[in-house]
Amino acid sequence: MEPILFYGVPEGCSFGSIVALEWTGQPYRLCRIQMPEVVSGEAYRRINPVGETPSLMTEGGEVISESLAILNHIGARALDGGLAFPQGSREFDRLNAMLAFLNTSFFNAFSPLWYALEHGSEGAEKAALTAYGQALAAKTHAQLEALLGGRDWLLGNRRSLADAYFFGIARWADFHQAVDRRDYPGLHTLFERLRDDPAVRFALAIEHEEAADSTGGFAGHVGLEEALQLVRAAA
Ligand SMILES: N[C@@H](CCC(=O)N[C@@H](CS)C(=O)NCC(=O)O)C(=O)O
Repeated sequence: MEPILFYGVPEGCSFGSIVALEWTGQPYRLCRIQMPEVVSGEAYRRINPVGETPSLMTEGGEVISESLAILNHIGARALDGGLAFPQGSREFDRLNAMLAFLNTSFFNAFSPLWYALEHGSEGAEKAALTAYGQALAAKTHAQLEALLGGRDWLLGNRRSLADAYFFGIARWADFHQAVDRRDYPGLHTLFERLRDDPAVRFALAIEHEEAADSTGGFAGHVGLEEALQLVRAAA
């Protein structure tokens, strides 16, 4: 049985896990989870009690949540492609540190902006949340630009899982008009290069329910009820 990635729409941080799966070329399926309705519902909470996407059902029927854990799981099965590295190596530590920065500092910079949007903040509350989110986005973009250090990809001269995850979060700066990415030339160039990547184009098309050409191992969508049956059967 192929792994199933439960990905959230719209604009989910699951995006990077879709790109990562595409890059490995290995077979996988997708289960689309609408936010906030389905992700917080009783059925999906049987997949992830926290009520967040992404989650991954592995080929063995185990469910993994948290992007960091999912990306490391995907990477461990694709070490040949150079997207990830064996645990214990210097390269693994660098990748893990970069993923951790993206998953904490960079991701959380947008939290005030998401909160203002999703809770319909108005007036002084909206202004304070917007100013705070924009300040955090600017700070973490500057930090990430420094970490990139003028290289082509986040870890150096070839793409890794960190770049896949980066794109899914970085696009929130456009969605929220939080920063002008051109103020961070290295990140701007990286983002534009990724935008042309077939796996990124595929993931964007999947999110928008447009015709999507997989250059990886995408084997189709599965509904939440069917996925729940598969998880139960594997238990
Ligand atoms: N630490 C988690 C965070 C996951 C998360 O916050 N997911 C969001 C989408 S990006 C979600 O599912 N939110 C539920 C909602 O909007 O109702 C991870 O990195 O996977």
